Amino acid sequence: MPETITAPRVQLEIKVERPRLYKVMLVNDDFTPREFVVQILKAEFRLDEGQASRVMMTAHQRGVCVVAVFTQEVAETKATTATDMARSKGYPLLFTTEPEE
Ligand code: TYC
Repeated sequence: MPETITAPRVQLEIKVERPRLYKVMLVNDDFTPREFVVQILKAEFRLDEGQASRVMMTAHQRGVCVVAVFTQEVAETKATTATDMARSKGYPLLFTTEPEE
């Protein structure tokens, strides 16, 4: 009677990690008009008038403010697009990204 050999059963444990999130930061400067900053925040980040004004004023008073949090690629694309919109109007307005803790 041939003996039956069974392969060892391996239990695979698949771990799915949530992607790391990145903050888009609005940086203050002395030249970009407040109303233009608010316009960009509404257009690129879909903030409403009140949210956009609060974010703009926080950056204005403290130097920097978190606008929103996204996956890395979305954060970088939005920061670049928003910064380029300002550059095309001749303003030094800057958006940066950084990973969340
Ligand atoms: N400080 C600018 C001014 O007084 C307004 C401003 C606010 C610019 C926030 C950039 O991220 C900024 N005209």
